[in-house]
Amino acid sequence: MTKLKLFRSRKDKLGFFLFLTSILLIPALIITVRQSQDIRKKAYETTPESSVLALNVQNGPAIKNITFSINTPQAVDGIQFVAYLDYQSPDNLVFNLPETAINNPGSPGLSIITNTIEHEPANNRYKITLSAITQNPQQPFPTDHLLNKPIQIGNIHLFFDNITKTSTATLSFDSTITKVISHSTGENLAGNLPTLKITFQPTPTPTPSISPTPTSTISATPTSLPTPTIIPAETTTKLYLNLEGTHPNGLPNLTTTLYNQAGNIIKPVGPVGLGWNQQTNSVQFIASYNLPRNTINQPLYTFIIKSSKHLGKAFQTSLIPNRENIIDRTETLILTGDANNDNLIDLEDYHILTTTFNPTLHQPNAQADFNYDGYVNIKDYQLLVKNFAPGQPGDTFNSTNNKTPPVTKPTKTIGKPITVTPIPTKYPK
Ligand SMILES: [Ca+2]
Ligand SMILES: [Ca+2]
Repeated sequence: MTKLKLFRSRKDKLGFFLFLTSILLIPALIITVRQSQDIRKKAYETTPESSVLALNVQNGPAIKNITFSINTPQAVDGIQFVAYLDYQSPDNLVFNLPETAINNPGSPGLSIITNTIEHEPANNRYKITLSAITQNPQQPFPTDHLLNKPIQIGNIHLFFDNITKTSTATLSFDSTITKVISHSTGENLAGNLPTLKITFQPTPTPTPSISPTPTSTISATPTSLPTPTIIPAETTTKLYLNLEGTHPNGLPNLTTTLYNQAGNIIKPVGPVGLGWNQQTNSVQFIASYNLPRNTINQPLYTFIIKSSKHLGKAFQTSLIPNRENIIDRTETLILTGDANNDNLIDLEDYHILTTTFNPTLHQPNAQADFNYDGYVNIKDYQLLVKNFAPGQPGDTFNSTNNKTPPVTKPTKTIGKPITVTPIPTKYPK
Protein backbone atom coordinates (compact mmCIF):
# COMPACT_ATOMS: atom_id res chain seq x y z
CA MET A 1 0.00 0.00 0.00
CA THR A 2 1.37 3.35 -0.97
CA LYS A 3 1.44 6.00 1.70
CA LEU A 4 -0.35 9.27 0.65
CA LYS A 5 2.34 11.91 0.29
CA LEU A 6 1.04 15.43 0.97
CA PHE A 7 4.43 16.99 0.18
CA ARG A 8 6.68 15.86 -2.55
CA SER A 9 9.77 17.08 -0.76
CA ARG A 10 11.00 18.65 2.47
CA LYS A 11 11.16 21.97 0.58
CA ASP A 12 7.43 21.83 -0.21
CA LYS A 13 6.70 21.04 3.39
CA LEU A 14 8.71 24.02 4.61
CA GLY A 15 7.04 26.31 2.04
CA PHE A 16 3.58 25.26 3.19
CA PHE A 17 4.54 25.84 6.80
CA LEU A 18 5.80 29.38 6.04
CA PHE A 19 2.60 30.15 4.09
CA LEU A 20 0.47 29.04 7.02
CA THR A 21 2.51 31.10 9.47
CA SER A 22 2.23 34.28 7.37
CA ILE A 23 -1.57 33.92 7.11
CA LEU A 24 -1.78 33.79 10.88
CA LEU A 25 0.81 36.50 11.56
CA ILE A 26 -0.20 39.33 9.16
CA PRO A 27 -3.56 40.12 10.82
CA ALA A 28 -1.84 39.99 14.20
CA LEU A 29 0.76 42.51 12.98
CA ILE A 30 -1.93 44.83 11.56
CA ILE A 31 -3.78 44.77 14.88
CA THR A 32 -0.55 45.52 16.76
CA VAL A 33 0.29 48.50 14.52
CA ARG A 34 -3.25 49.89 14.83
CA GLN A 35 -3.11 49.52 18.58
CA SER A 36 0.20 51.34 18.84
CA GLN A 37 -1.16 54.17 16.64
CA ASP A 38 -4.21 54.43 18.90
CA ILE A 39 -2.02 54.54 21.96
CA ARG A 40 0.14 57.27 20.49
CA LYS A 41 -2.85 59.35 19.38
CA LYS A 42 -4.44 59.04 22.76
CA ALA A 43 -1.24 60.07 24.45
CA TYR A 44 -1.30 63.32 22.48
CA GLU A 45 -4.88 64.28 22.99
CA THR A 46 -5.29 67.65 24.56
CA THR A 47 -6.24 67.79 28.17
CA PRO A 48 -9.74 68.75 29.27
CA GLU A 49 -8.35 71.85 30.91
CA SER A 50 -7.31 73.31 27.58
CA SER A 51 -10.45 72.40 25.66
CA VAL A 52 -12.93 74.13 27.93
CA LEU A 53 -13.22 77.87 27.86
CA ALA A 54 -15.69 79.50 30.18
CA LEU A 55 -16.11 83.16 29.49
CA ASN A 56 -18.02 84.76 32.33
CA VAL A 57 -17.57 88.41 31.71
CA GLN A 58 -19.26 91.34 33.31
CA ASN A 59 -19.81 94.78 31.89
CA GLY A 60 -16.61 96.49 31.12
CA PRO A 61 -13.24 95.16 30.12
CA ALA A 62 -12.27 91.59 30.77
CA ILE A 63 -9.26 89.40 30.37
CA LYS A 64 -9.57 85.73 29.64
CA ASN A 65 -6.85 83.18 29.44
CA ILE A 66 -6.54 80.21 27.18
CA THR A 67 -4.13 77.56 28.28
CA PHE A 68 -2.61 75.10 25.87
CA SER A 69 -1.57 71.73 27.18
CA ILE A 70 -0.58 68.44 25.64
CA ASN A 71 0.63 65.10 26.87
CA THR A 72 3.83 63.70 25.53
CA PRO A 73 5.01 60.11 25.87
CA GLN A 74 8.49 61.06 24.67
CA ALA A 75 10.93 63.73 25.66
CA VAL A 76 10.85 66.53 23.08
CA ASP A 77 12.98 69.50 22.08
CA GLY A 78 10.10 71.88 21.67
CA ILE A 79 6.73 72.65 20.20
CA GLN A 80 5.43 74.85 17.40
CA PHE A 81 1.83 75.57 16.75
CA VAL A 82 -0.58 77.76 14.83
CA ALA A 83 -3.94 78.72 16.25
CA TYR A 84 -6.86 80.65 14.77
CA LEU A 85 -9.30 82.58 16.89
CA ASP A 86 -12.42 83.11 14.79
CA TYR A 87 -15.06 85.61 15.78
CA GLN A 88 -18.52 85.29 14.37
CA SER A 89 -20.12 88.48 15.63
CA PRO A 90 -17.51 91.16 15.49
CA ASP A 91 -20.06 93.96 16.02
CA ASN A 92 -20.92 92.61 19.41
CA LEU A 93 -17.52 92.30 20.83
CA VAL A 94 -14.31 94.18 20.96
CA PHE A 95 -11.10 92.55 21.84
CA ASN A 96 -7.48 93.06 21.20
CA LEU A 97 -4.66 90.60 21.18
CA PRO A 98 -1.52 92.56 21.73
CA GLU A 99 1.70 90.93 20.76
CA THR A 100 2.59 90.54 24.38
CA ALA A 101 -0.51 88.52 25.05
CA ILE A 102 1.27 85.19 25.08
CA ASN A 103 2.99 84.51 28.33
CA ASN A 104 5.71 82.16 29.26
CA PRO A 105 4.57 78.59 29.65
CA GLY A 106 3.58 77.22 32.99
CA SER A 107 5.93 74.28 32.65
CA PRO A 108 9.45 74.85 33.89
CA GLY A 109 12.14 73.99 31.40
CA LEU A 110 10.22 75.25 28.39
CA SER A 111 10.48 78.80 27.12
CA ILE A 112 8.51 80.55 24.43
CA ILE A 113 10.87 82.20 22.04
CA THR A 114 8.64 83.33 19.23
CA ASN A 115 5.04 84.33 19.05
CA THR A 116 3.13 86.42 16.59
CA ILE A 117 -0.47 87.52 16.43
CA GLU A 118 -1.79 88.68 13.09
CA HIS A 119 -5.25 90.10 12.63
CA GLU A 120 -6.97 88.87 9.48
CA PRO A 121 -10.06 91.10 9.30
CA ALA A 122 -11.11 89.69 5.95
CA ASN A 123 -11.41 86.26 7.52
CA ASN A 124 -12.79 87.48 10.86
CA ARG A 125 -9.97 85.89 12.72
CA TYR A 126 -6.67 86.24 14.47
CA LYS A 127 -3.78 84.00 13.59
CA ILE A 128 -1.51 83.10 16.48
CA THR A 129 1.77 81.33 15.99
CA LEU A 130 3.90 80.21 18.87
CA SER A 131 7.11 78.28 19.38
CA ALA A 132 8.59 76.97 22.56
CA ILE A 133 11.91 75.20 23.06
CA THR A 134 13.69 73.72 26.01
CA GLN A 135 15.64 76.21 28.07
CA ASN A 136 18.60 73.92 28.35
CA PRO A 137 19.76 72.26 25.11
CA GLN A 138 21.17 69.35 27.10
CA GLN A 139 17.88 68.65 28.83
CA PRO A 140 14.97 67.53 26.67
CA PHE A 141 11.47 68.27 27.82
CA PRO A 142 9.79 67.11 29.93
CA THR A 143 11.95 65.28 32.39
CA ASP A 144 11.05 61.62 32.78
CA HIS A 145 8.71 61.91 35.70
CA LEU A 146 6.46 64.23 33.70
CA LEU A 147 6.06 61.97 30.69
CA ASN A 148 2.46 61.38 29.73
CA LYS A 149 1.34 64.17 32.02
CA PRO A 150 -0.17 67.36 30.61
CA ILE A 151 2.45 69.91 29.66
CA GLN A 152 1.30 73.46 29.76
CA ILE A 153 2.67 75.01 26.62
CA GLY A 154 1.49 78.52 27.03
CA ASN A 155 -1.20 80.97 27.98
CA ILE A 156 -2.90 83.38 25.65
CA HIS A 157 -4.68 86.33 27.18
CA LEU A 158 -7.71 87.73 25.42
CA PHE A 159 -8.45 91.32 26.30
CA PHE A 160 -12.12 92.14 25.89
CA ASP A 161 -13.42 95.67 26.02
CA ASN A 162 -16.91 97.04 26.51
CA ILE A 163 -18.56 93.79 27.38
CA THR A 164 -22.27 93.97 28.18
CA LYS A 165 -24.85 91.33 28.64
CA THR A 166 -27.11 92.50 25.86
CA SER A 167 -25.91 90.30 23.10
CA THR A 168 -23.94 87.23 22.33
CA ALA A 169 -20.94 86.68 20.21
CA THR A 170 -19.41 83.40 19.28
CA LEU A 171 -15.72 82.79 19.29
CA SER A 172 -14.17 79.59 18.17
CA PHE A 173 -10.63 78.55 18.56
CA ASP A 174 -8.71 76.09 16.41
CA SER A 175 -5.17 75.15 17.06
CA THR A 176 -2.86 72.90 15.14
CA ILE A 177 0.42 71.77 16.51
CA THR A 178 2.79 71.89 13.56
CA LYS A 179 5.94 70.46 15.09
CA VAL A 180 6.78 68.45 18.17
CA ILE A 181 10.26 67.09 17.68
CA SER A 182 11.18 63.92 19.54
CA HIS A 183 14.50 64.38 21.28
CA SER A 184 15.59 60.77 20.75
CA THR A 185 14.63 60.28 17.09
CA GLY A 186 14.12 63.76 15.64
CA GLU A 187 10.76 62.57 14.34
CA ASN A 188 8.02 65.15 14.06
CA LEU A 189 5.27 63.75 16.25
CA ALA A 190 2.74 66.48 15.46
CA GLY A 191 0.99 64.39 12.80
CA ASN A 192 -0.45 62.26 15.56
CA LEU A 193 -2.07 65.18 17.29
CA PRO A 194 -5.76 65.80 16.70
CA THR A 195 -6.84 69.33 15.90
CA LEU A 196 -8.04 71.08 18.99
CA LYS A 197 -11.21 73.07 18.61
CA ILE A 198 -12.48 75.25 21.38
CA THR A 199 -15.75 77.11 21.14
CA PHE A 200 -17.02 79.44 23.75
CA GLN A 201 -19.89 81.89 23.98
CA PRO A 202 -19.29 85.02 25.90
CA THR A 203 -22.06 87.40 26.92
CA PRO A 204 -20.80 90.47 25.20
CA THR A 205 -21.58 93.79 23.92
CA PRO A 206 -23.43 96.06 21.62
CA THR A 207 -21.13 98.77 20.52
CA PRO A 208 -17.90 99.04 18.95
CA SER A 209 -16.51 97.07 16.21
CA ILE A 210 -13.18 95.48 15.83
CA SER A 211 -11.09 97.95 14.03
CA PRO A 212 -9.17 96.12 11.41
CA THR A 213 -5.52 96.74 11.43
CA PRO A 214 -4.50 97.45 7.89
CA THR A 215 -1.84 95.07 6.75
CA SER A 216 0.77 96.88 4.89
CA THR A 217 2.09 95.14 1.91
CA ILE A 218 5.49 96.06 0.75
CA SER A 219 5.79 95.33 -2.86
CA ALA A 220 9.01 95.76 -4.64
CA THR A 221 8.57 97.28 -8.04
CA PRO A 222 11.48 96.37 -10.14
CA THR A 223 12.25 98.46 -13.09
CA SER A 224 11.95 96.24 -16.06
CA LEU A 225 14.59 97.01 -18.54
CA PRO A 226 14.93 95.77 -22.06
CA THR A 227 17.72 93.36 -22.68
CA PRO A 228 19.01 93.74 -26.17
CA THR A 229 20.85 90.69 -27.34
CA ILE A 230 24.34 91.49 -28.31
CA ILE A 231 27.53 89.47 -28.13
CA PRO A 232 28.06 88.31 -24.57
CA ALA A 233 30.99 89.65 -22.66
CA GLU A 234 32.81 88.00 -19.81
CA THR A 235 31.99 89.79 -16.62
CA THR A 236 33.69 89.32 -13.31
CA THR A 237 31.76 89.77 -10.09
CA LYS A 238 33.11 90.10 -6.59
CA LEU A 239 30.43 89.70 -4.01
CA TYR A 240 31.06 90.67 -0.38
CA LEU A 241 28.69 88.95 2.03
CA ASN A 242 28.06 89.26 5.73
CA LEU A 243 27.29 85.68 6.73
CA GLU A 244 26.70 85.51 10.45
CA GLY A 245 29.20 83.45 12.45
CA THR A 246 31.79 83.23 9.69
CA HIS A 247 35.41 84.36 10.04
CA PRO A 248 38.70 83.97 8.16
CA ASN A 249 39.08 80.41 9.47
CA GLY A 250 35.41 79.58 9.29
CA LEU A 251 34.03 79.83 5.79
CA PRO A 252 30.56 78.57 4.93
CA ASN A 253 29.59 75.96 2.41
CA LEU A 254 28.08 78.42 -0.03
CA THR A 255 25.86 78.11 -3.08
CA THR A 256 25.57 81.29 -5.11
CA THR A 257 23.17 81.26 -8.03
CA LEU A 258 22.79 84.10 -10.54
CA TYR A 259 19.47 84.64 -12.33
CA ASN A 260 18.66 87.02 -15.15
CA GLN A 261 15.34 88.85 -15.36
CA ALA A 262 13.80 86.05 -17.36
CA GLY A 263 14.48 83.76 -14.44
CA ASN A 264 17.18 81.76 -16.17
CA ILE A 265 20.21 80.63 -14.25
CA ILE A 266 23.47 82.02 -15.59
CA LYS A 267 26.27 79.58 -14.98
CA PRO A 268 29.69 80.90 -14.09
CA VAL A 269 32.50 80.71 -16.61
CA GLY A 270 35.48 78.93 -15.15
CA PRO A 271 36.13 78.30 -11.48
CA VAL A 272 34.51 80.28 -8.70
CA GLY A 273 36.35 81.48 -5.63
CA LEU A 274 35.30 81.63 -2.01
CA GLY A 275 37.47 83.36 0.53
CA TRP A 276 37.77 86.00 3.18
CA ASN A 277 38.14 89.65 2.30
CA GLN A 278 40.24 91.40 4.91
CA GLN A 279 39.25 94.89 3.86
CA THR A 280 35.53 94.39 4.18
CA ASN A 281 35.91 91.72 6.89
CA SER A 282 33.44 89.56 5.07
CA VAL A 283 33.03 86.47 2.93
CA GLN A 284 34.11 87.09 -0.64
CA PHE A 285 32.64 85.23 -3.58
CA ILE A 286 34.26 85.68 -6.99
CA ALA A 287 32.86 84.38 -10.27
CA SER A 288 32.79 85.31 -13.94
CA TYR A 289 29.73 85.18 -16.15
CA ASN A 290 29.04 85.67 -19.84
CA LEU A 291 26.56 88.52 -19.91
CA PRO A 292 25.00 90.30 -22.90
CA ARG A 293 26.57 93.63 -23.74
CA ASN A 294 24.19 96.47 -23.23
CA THR A 295 25.29 100.03 -23.61
CA ILE A 296 21.93 101.71 -22.94
CA ASN A 297 20.32 100.11 -19.91
CA GLN A 298 21.73 97.73 -17.38
CA PRO A 299 19.33 94.88 -16.68
CA LEU A 300 18.88 93.69 -13.13
CA TYR A 301 20.20 90.35 -12.04
CA THR A 302 19.44 88.43 -8.88
CA PHE A 303 21.93 86.55 -6.76
CA ILE A 304 20.45 83.90 -4.50
CA ILE A 305 22.85 83.14 -1.67
CA LYS A 306 22.36 79.97 0.35
CA SER A 307 24.84 78.43 2.72
CA SER A 308 24.31 75.07 4.38
CA LYS A 309 23.75 76.85 7.70
CA HIS A 310 22.32 80.25 6.74
CA LEU A 311 18.93 81.35 5.53
CA GLY A 312 18.70 82.11 1.82
CA LYS A 313 19.20 85.69 0.75
CA ALA A 314 18.31 87.40 -2.52
CA PHE A 315 20.31 90.35 -3.80
CA GLN A 316 19.32 92.32 -6.85
CA THR A 317 21.97 94.13 -8.77
CA SER A 318 22.93 95.34 -12.17
CA LEU A 319 26.10 93.98 -13.69
CA ILE A 320 28.16 95.94 -16.15
CA PRO A 321 29.43 93.58 -18.82
CA ASN A 322 33.05 93.17 -19.72
CA ARG A 323 34.48 94.45 -16.51
CA GLU A 324 34.82 93.76 -12.83
CA ASN A 325 31.74 94.45 -10.72
CA ILE A 326 32.15 94.81 -7.00
CA ILE A 327 28.94 94.20 -5.09
CA ASP A 328 29.19 94.97 -1.42
CA ARG A 329 26.21 93.60 0.51
CA THR A 330 27.90 93.50 3.88
CA GLU A 331 25.25 95.81 5.33
CA THR A 332 22.85 92.86 5.29
CA LEU A 333 23.44 90.25 7.95
CA ILE A 334 22.63 86.81 6.56
CA LEU A 335 21.23 84.87 9.49
CA THR A 336 22.57 81.54 10.63
CA GLY A 337 20.89 78.62 12.39
CA ASP A 338 19.62 76.45 9.54
CA ALA A 339 21.40 73.25 10.58
CA ASN A 340 19.46 70.95 8.25
CA ASN A 341 19.66 73.35 5.29
CA ASP A 342 15.93 73.52 4.58
CA ASN A 343 15.86 77.34 4.57
CA LEU A 344 14.03 77.57 7.89
CA ILE A 345 15.34 78.07 11.40
CA ASP A 346 13.02 76.02 13.54
CA LEU A 347 12.61 73.06 15.86
CA GLU A 348 14.35 70.62 13.55
CA ASP A 349 17.51 72.70 13.70
CA TYR A 350 17.15 72.97 17.44
CA HIS A 351 16.91 69.19 17.61
CA ILE A 352 20.20 68.86 15.72
CA LEU A 353 21.76 71.27 18.17
CA THR A 354 20.44 69.50 21.27
CA THR A 355 21.56 66.08 20.07
CA THR A 356 25.08 67.22 19.15
CA PHE A 357 25.49 69.73 21.98
CA ASN A 358 28.81 69.04 23.69
CA PRO A 359 31.00 71.94 24.83
CA THR A 360 34.06 69.71 25.25
CA LEU A 361 33.96 67.60 22.10
CA HIS A 362 35.72 68.91 19.00
CA GLN A 363 33.28 68.54 16.09
CA PRO A 364 34.78 70.44 13.17
CA ASN A 365 32.00 69.51 10.75
CA ALA A 366 29.02 69.73 13.06
CA GLN A 367 25.89 71.04 11.39
CA ALA A 368 24.97 73.03 14.49
CA ASP A 369 28.39 74.70 14.80
CA PHE A 370 27.03 78.03 13.67
CA ASN A 371 30.09 80.11 14.55
CA TYR A 372 32.55 77.69 12.94
CA ASP A 373 34.71 77.22 16.03
CA GLY A 374 34.57 73.41 15.94
CA TYR A 375 32.30 73.07 18.97
CA VAL A 376 28.56 72.89 19.48
CA ASN A 377 28.04 74.92 22.60
CA ILE A 378 26.14 77.76 24.18
CA LYS A 379 27.33 80.24 21.53
CA ASP A 380 25.65 78.22 18.80
CA TYR A 381 22.56 77.89 20.96
CA GLN A 382 22.43 81.67 21.35
CA LEU A 383 22.73 82.21 17.60
CA LEU A 384 19.92 79.76 16.89
CA VAL A 385 17.62 81.21 19.53
CA LYS A 386 18.26 84.74 18.28
CA ASN A 387 17.27 83.76 14.75
CA PHE A 388 14.59 81.22 15.54
CA ALA A 389 11.64 81.99 13.25
CA PRO A 390 9.49 79.04 12.25
CA GLY A 391 7.30 79.74 9.26
CA GLN A 392 9.57 82.47 7.97
CA PRO A 393 11.73 80.86 5.32
CA GLY A 394 14.75 82.49 3.79
CA ASP A 395 14.68 83.94 0.30
CA THR A 396 14.37 81.86 -2.81
CA PHE A 397 14.23 83.02 -6.40
CA ASN A 398 10.88 84.52 -7.33
CA SER A 399 10.23 84.69 -11.04
CA THR A 400 7.64 87.47 -10.88
CA ASN A 401 10.02 90.23 -10.03
CA ASN A 402 13.25 88.44 -9.31
CA LYS A 403 12.08 88.38 -5.74
CA THR A 404 9.04 89.52 -3.84
CA PRO A 405 9.54 90.11 -0.16
CA PRO A 406 7.11 88.04 1.87
CA VAL A 407 4.32 90.10 3.41
CA THR A 408 4.99 88.63 6.81
CA LYS A 409 8.51 89.98 6.76
CA PRO A 410 8.07 93.62 5.87
CA THR A 411 11.52 94.42 7.11
CA LYS A 412 12.94 92.58 4.17
CA THR A 413 13.27 95.01 1.36
CA ILE A 414 14.93 94.64 -1.91
CA GLY A 415 15.78 96.94 -4.69
CA LYS A 416 18.15 98.84 -2.51
CA PRO A 417 20.50 101.20 -4.22
CA ILE A 418 22.65 99.26 -6.54
CA THR A 419 26.19 99.20 -5.38
CA VAL A 420 27.99 98.24 -8.50
CA THR A 421 31.16 100.18 -8.62
CA PRO A 422 34.10 100.08 -10.93
CA ILE A 423 37.19 98.40 -9.59
CA PRO A 424 38.33 100.53 -6.71
CA THR A 425 42.03 100.98 -6.34
CA LYS A 426 41.56 100.55 -2.65
CA TYR A 427 38.36 99.30 -1.12
CA PRO A 428 36.92 101.87 1.31
CA LYS A 429 36.44 100.54 4.80
CA1 LIG B 1 16.26 74.27 9.12
CA1 LIG C 1 30.34 76.64 17.63
